[in-house]
Amino acid sequence: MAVRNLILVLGDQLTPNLSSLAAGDPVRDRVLMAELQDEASYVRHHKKKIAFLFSAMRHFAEELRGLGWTVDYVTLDAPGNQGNFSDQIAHAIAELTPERVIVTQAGEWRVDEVMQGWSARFGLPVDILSDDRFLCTPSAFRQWAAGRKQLRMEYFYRDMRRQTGLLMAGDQPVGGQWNFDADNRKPAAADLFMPRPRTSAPDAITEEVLTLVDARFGNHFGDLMPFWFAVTRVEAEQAFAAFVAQSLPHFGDYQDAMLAGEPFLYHAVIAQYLNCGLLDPLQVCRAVDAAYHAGRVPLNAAEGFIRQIIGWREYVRGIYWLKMPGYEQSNFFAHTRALPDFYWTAQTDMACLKAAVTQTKEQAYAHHIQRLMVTGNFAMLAGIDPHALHEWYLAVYADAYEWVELPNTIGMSQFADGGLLASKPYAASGAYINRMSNYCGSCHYAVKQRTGAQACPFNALYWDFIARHRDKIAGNPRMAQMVRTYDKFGPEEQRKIADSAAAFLASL
Ligand code: FAD
Ligand code: DLZ
Ligand code: SF4
Repeated sequence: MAVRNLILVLGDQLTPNLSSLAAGDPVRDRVLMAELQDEASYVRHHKKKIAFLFSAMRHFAEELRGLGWTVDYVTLDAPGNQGNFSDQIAHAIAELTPERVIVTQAGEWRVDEVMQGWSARFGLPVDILSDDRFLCTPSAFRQWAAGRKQLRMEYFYRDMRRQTGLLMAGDQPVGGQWNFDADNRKPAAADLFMPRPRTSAPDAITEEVLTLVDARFGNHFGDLMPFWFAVTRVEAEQAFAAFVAQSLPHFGDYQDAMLAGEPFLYHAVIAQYLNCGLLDPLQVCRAVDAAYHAGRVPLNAAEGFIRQIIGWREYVRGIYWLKMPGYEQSNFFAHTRALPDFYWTAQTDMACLKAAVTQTKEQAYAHHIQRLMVTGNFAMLAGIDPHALHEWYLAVYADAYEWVELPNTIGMSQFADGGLLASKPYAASGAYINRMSNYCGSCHYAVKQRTGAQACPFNALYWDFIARHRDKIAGNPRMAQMVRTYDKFGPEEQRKIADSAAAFLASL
C-alpha cells in the first residue's frame, strides 16, 4: 500500500501520543526516525547523553512497532544515513513518495527554522503540529507576557496551578501559600542511608549503542561507563516511582544543598527523561500531588517539585520562544573571557568546582544549585563569555536542549538578558557555597579570607564583579545593598580586592 503520510519523530519526541503520531494512522502512514551526525555534534555532546538518546530512540522504535506502526529507523552507521534531518527526509520522500509530511514542532529554534523551509523544498504539504506535551503554548505565553512591565515566574506559576488544579483547594493554594521556597534552604548532612537514583542495567540494544558511541564519539567529553540511565518508558517510570518513595519527602528541605561525594542528593534525576518524552510532566506532577494528599510527602516538598516543572520548566520555554532568535547573543555585562580549561578537565584547586565538573564528566549530571551557584556563578563573577558557557551547558548534561538550557544559562545564571527572566543576578561569594555545602572544609583555599593568594577566589571575584558592574546593578533594589557594602570597604581594601581578582584571573 502506498504511504500516505511520512511522520518524522525527533530524538526528543519519544512519546506514543505525540501530536504527529496522534494525527496519523499506523496502517497507512510511515514513521521515520534517524540517528544523525549533525544532531550528535552541533555541540559536542557528552558521550553518555548521545548513548542515552540513541538507546532510548531505538527502544521507542520498538515500542511503536509494538503499537502497530511501521518504523523506518536509520542507525548512525546505516548505508542510507544522510547525517541531517533535511537530507534524511528528502531521501525518505524520494523512496516512499508520501502525500504529506507530519512532524511535531521541534524543541529548538535551529531545527524549527529548517523545518519551516521543507514544504517549499520538497513540494509537499508539511504539517508542523504543536507540541502538546507542554502546558503552555508559545503563543499563550506571548499573550501572558504582553503588556506586563516585568515577567516573573511566580505569577506565571500561579496561573499554571490554577490551570492544572495541582495543589489547589478550589481557587486557593493548598496550605494557604503558593510558594514554600523559604523552607527549602537547609544544608544537608552526610547520611549513610541517602537514597540513590534507580539504575537500569544495559540490555543488548544499549550495549550495541555503547559500542557505537565509543567508536564514533570517543573524543567527546565525558565518561560513557558506567551507563545506568533508564532507556524505556517503563524503566523511567520505575526511576520516578523510586524517587517519589525515597527522595521526594526530603526534596524540599535539601533542594539547595550540596554535599561532597553526593552528586544526586534528594533530586529526582528525571529531567533527561522528561525532556525526551519518556516521562510526561503533567503525569509526574499529578503523582506528586497524589502523594501529598495521601500524606506520603510534606507540602514544601510537593510544592517545590511541582513548581520546578509547571513553573520554571514551562516559564523558561515560554521565554525561549518569546526571545528567539537573538536571545543566545545576549551579553548584558559584555563578558568576553574564554571558558577556562578546567570546565572540561576538572583540574582546579577549587573544591566546589572540581566536584561539579568531575560529576558532570562522570554522570552527565549536576543538580540545579551546582549549575547555578557553582559553575554558573563562577563564570559570571569571572566574566566568562555567556555564549561559550551556554555551549558548555548544552553539551555536557544529559537533559540539555536549547529551549530549557539557554534561558537557564543566559537569563537565570548569567543575567545576560539584563533581568528579563530573573529579578537579580545570582552572584554569591564563597560564604554562600560554604553555608550550603561541605566543600570548603577540604578546599585548598580559605573561604573566610577575602584577598590574598590563599583566599577563596569567589570572594575577591564577587566584590570585583560588584565594583566592575556597579552602574548596571546599583539600580536593582536587591543589589544596591552590596554596592553600599563595597563602598564602605575603603580604597585600600578595594585595591586589594582588585589586585586579588586580577591575579587570580591572570592565572586561569
Ligand atoms: P530536580 O531538582 O529533581 O527537579 C525536578 C524537575 O524540575 C527537573 O527534572 C526539571 O524537569 C525541572 N526543573 C527544575 N529546575 C528547573 C529549571 N530551572 N528550569 C527548567 N526545569 C527545571 N534543566 C534541563 O532540563 N535541561 C537543561 O539543559 C538545563 N540547563 C540548566 C543550566 C543552568 C545554568 C541552570 C542553572 C539550570 C539548568 N537546568 C536545566 C535546570 C535544572 O538545573 C535541571 O532541570 C535539574 O538540575 C535536573 O535535575 P533533576 O531532574 O534531578 O531535577
Ligand atoms: C540531542 C540529539 C542527539 C544527540 N541526536 C539525535 C539524533 O541522532 N536524532 C534525532 O532525531 N535527534 C537527536 N537529538 C535530539 C535533537 O537534537 C532534537 O530533537 C532537536 O534539538 C530539536 O529539539
Ligand atoms: Fe569553593 Fe571557595 Fe569553598 Fe573552595 S573555599 S570550595 S573555592 S567556595
